[in-house]
Amino acid sequence: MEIELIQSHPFTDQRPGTSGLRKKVKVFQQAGYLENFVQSIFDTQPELIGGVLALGGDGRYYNRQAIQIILRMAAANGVAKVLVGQGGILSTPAASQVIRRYQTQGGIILSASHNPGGPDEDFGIKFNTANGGPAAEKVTEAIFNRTREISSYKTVQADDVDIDQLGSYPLGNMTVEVIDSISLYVELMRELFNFEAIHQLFNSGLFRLRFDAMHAVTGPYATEILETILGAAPGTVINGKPLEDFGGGHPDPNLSHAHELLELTQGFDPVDFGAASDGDGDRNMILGRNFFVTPSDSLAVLAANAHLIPGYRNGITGIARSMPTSQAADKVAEELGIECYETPTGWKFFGNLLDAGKISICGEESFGTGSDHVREKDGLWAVLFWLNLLAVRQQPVARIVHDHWRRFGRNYYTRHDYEGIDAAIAMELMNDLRYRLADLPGVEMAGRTVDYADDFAYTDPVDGSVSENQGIRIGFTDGSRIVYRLSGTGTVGATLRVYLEAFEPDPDKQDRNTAEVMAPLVQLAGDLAQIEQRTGRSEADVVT
Ligand code: VG1
Ligand code: CO
Repeated sequence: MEIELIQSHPFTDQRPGTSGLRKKVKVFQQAGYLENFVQSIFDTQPELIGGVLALGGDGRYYNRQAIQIILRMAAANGVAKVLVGQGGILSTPAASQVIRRYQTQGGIILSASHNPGGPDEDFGIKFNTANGGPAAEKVTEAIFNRTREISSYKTVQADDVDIDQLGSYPLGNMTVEVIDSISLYVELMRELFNFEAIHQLFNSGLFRLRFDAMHAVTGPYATEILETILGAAPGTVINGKPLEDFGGGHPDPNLSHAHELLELTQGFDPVDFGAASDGDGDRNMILGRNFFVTPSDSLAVLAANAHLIPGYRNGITGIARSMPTSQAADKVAEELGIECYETPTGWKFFGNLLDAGKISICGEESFGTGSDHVREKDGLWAVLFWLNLLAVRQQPVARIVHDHWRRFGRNYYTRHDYEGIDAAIAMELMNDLRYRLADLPGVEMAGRTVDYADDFAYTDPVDGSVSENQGIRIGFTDGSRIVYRLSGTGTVGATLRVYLEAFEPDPDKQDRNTAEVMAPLVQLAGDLAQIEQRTGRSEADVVT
């Protein structure tokens, strides 16, 4: 059955951002809005016709309804089979694994990641290709262009499929198979990590972990692996029950939003290790006793210690980090004699490098770390990697990171986000900075000399595709950097992200307070871009 799309207007702004299309639930609920995007996927991805599709989401509000809509449309478009996570749930890394493991022709992931959920909050949809990773820019562009052309979509009339019971169900000529993604994921983690060593760590009774699932998708995965299989004490996983509105919280694992967990690692009787994941399970935060590991440092530490982990014992082929991520990983790559690639923000840029075997480990400053085991960042994977490392080295988190700094130097790091600012003002701020870039090299500012200043452009070393305007970089001769970028995942106005980094090779100066060390750079970044004059904001909304 063919249904006409009556309004074309709301569809014209559907260009997907950093990771798919993210809008308010109310926008997705408009007649034909979700359908327009989904039909455009089927129209531009012919392999799906007669093929297999993976489907699931982070369980947020509207997940179940969207799944039923997509199933009916898949049946009408001639998809042979859809693999749906039980209850409609697939964490983002698990979805990537399902695509790869069953060699499907692609997958649709329903998530707005770390954005809040609920009837008045955010929803999102993203298409992943057959390698398990987020579609490359040329695919998302094709889908976007198609959303503006089509005037109808295909669907069938059918009852809702019961997605809560495992099994196969017919829907028109299509089969819906409800699968258990948790045991599949457990299997993969078992191949990569030394479960026996981690089990012993918990058995010793001397080591306590808290994992904050933030009422989001990793709850069931984490409870099964950490408590049931690895023997961590019951109650190790907190906020483990997935809720449609994430309990009203902000499922973003960082120092501002995971304060309950932060407190458990501080004070009178702190736990040894704290970790958290986000709405769709692809991010991670790592905490030791009274100690926060920046995601950039985490990437560097994992890379430097990868040979101690069974899945990476033969070494890693290369590392990649997103441009705003600190240069800590570069130092490790240099010492290991391997390449460190600098890519634009967003996991899709790691896909080709992973597929070509050029890198084994990659990460972003935004609490994302992952490897070639899937094509998405993977929150629980990062936590298990750290646990395996702690079990092997028998040292606390802080000790491991301090040792790392002594060896490679410390990259102090902070990110300041100005959220919901006027989109036109944000564009102007970036454009004005762009005009001045050519004049900056050699200029001295606040005791630092500008080494280079550019608008980051990336040429994919595998397919040669070019991505421009990926953020403004100002590098200083002492290794420090200021980076400005506009977010591609926000749903209200614009979000300006300012990323700051300062390098300290001297071990005697590596124990200073990050906010203090970064204050002069924060000031300089604000002055250079006239942030306060333009936005009226005297400070950032979120500092991570
Ligand atoms: C943000 C992060 C980026 C990450 C993206 C998706 O994008 O900065 O590093 O890849 O979210 O993460 P932006 O454009 O808002 O800066 V997730 O966990 O939302 O899939
Ligand atoms: Co996420």
